[in-house]
Amino acid sequence: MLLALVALPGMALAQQADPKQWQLNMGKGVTQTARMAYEAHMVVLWVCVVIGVIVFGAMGYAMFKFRKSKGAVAAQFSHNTTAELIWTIVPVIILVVMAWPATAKLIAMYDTRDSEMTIKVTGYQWMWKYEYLGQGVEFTSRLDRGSDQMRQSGQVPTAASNPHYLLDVDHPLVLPVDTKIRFVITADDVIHSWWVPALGWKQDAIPGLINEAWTNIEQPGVYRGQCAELCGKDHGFMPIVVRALPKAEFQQWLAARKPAAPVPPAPAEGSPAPDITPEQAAPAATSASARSDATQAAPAPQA
Ligand SMILES: [Cu+2]
Repeated sequence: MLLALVALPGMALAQQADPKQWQLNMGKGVTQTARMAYEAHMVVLWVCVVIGVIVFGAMGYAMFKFRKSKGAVAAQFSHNTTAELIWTIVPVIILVVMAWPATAKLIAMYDTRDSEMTIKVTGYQWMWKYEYLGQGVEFTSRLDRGSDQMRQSGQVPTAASNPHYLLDVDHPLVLPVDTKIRFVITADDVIHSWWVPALGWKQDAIPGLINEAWTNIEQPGVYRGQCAELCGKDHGFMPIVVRALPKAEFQQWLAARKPAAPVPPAPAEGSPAPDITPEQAAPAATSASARSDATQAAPAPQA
């Protein structure tokens, strides 16, 4: 009950970050990166709106004011240097004005320095593997059983009956809020792409290559995403769920997940070390003794 009360605000925020039906604009997300993308998008949108109004307004006005039925006669000139200079220089200025802040934002988005922890993400056909580097915690995350049974049953799920159909996993990626987290992203078979819209970026997962990204989630909650690179027949069935927890709760979760420190087995009298089977031990022993024979034999004639 207490847990449910604690979880409630987080769930409400999470739903805010989820896309809504008939939502017109992109979401604002829950990271600085997402907000920067949203701001850049809004600036460009309004630049486009102003240009559209001016251009279509001028066209409409000219077509209406100077129509043939009013006796308008077309001018016969073919060049106007002033007009050409204006319609070259003005767009260049607009592009530079848009590119300057966009470039600064892109550079910030790719700056993974001073990260506090690193998550390795590996894409597989068709699931994700998450490794908390240096923590000894790793697990795979795949489509939840409920979605899987529903999709194979032939029934038609509705938003009411299955609100997170194909968007739930068995083991979500648990992350702390207010922490700069670096991601290293790769794949084991084909190209996938790790994408959670609320975080504000997606990054290709390419076999043999390591891509980088980072995030710093500002609000606890559950954020959903999907593989964003067509990766085979079950491409649509490898969703991503990020559960962002307050720092202290995350530390508890991580501690519970960590493997217990291995207890060294006490060797019993006369018995071989229990972690090596006789089959494993035999070839090693023979090659080691062969090697030691050789090294012992070699110096002898020289001495
Ligand atoms: Cu994929």
